[in-house]
Amino acid sequence: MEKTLIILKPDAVQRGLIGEITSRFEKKGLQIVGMKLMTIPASIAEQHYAPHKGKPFYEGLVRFMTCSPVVVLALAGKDAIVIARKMMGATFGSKAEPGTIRGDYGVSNAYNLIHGSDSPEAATKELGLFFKADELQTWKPTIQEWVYD
Ligand code: YYY
Ligand code: MG
Repeated sequence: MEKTLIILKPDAVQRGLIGEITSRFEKKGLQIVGMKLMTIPASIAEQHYAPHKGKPFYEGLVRFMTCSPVVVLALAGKDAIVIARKMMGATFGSKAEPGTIRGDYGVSNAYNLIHGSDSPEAATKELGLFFKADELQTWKPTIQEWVYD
């Protein structure tokens, strides 16, 4: 099973959307294997968004991501990375399609509710940044046979 790192960003937590967003992933059949509420230290946010260092939005992004608590989720499933990205929708809330998380819950571009790893390499790096090995659970949902053919 592939794993992906999801962050429910400070705006999602501030707006009371933890349950709504997490519920979408549960209903889809992506399995929660790690979950915690945390305030991201600046050094972790900087490493997480290192690929964007130097871009005009980078410093504001790090400030936003560290300004109040987030929920980090590790989700597992077949093609979990691509599936979660599709469920999130396009980067900017103003552009994201209805039916997606960003499309349904927001209009802001910078405050776009959610992060999801965009490749297997990014997922490995990001899961390592936010979760210790013993914070990830390996468990078999009893409904697994009905979720995957
Ligand atoms: O992966 P995703 O979150 O959809 O977008 P990225 O291109 O990786 O950008 C990361 C993050 O930066 C994005 O979620 C919002 C913010 N951002 C911005 O504020 N302004 C931009 N022009 C591009 C991205
Ligand atoms: Mg990205």
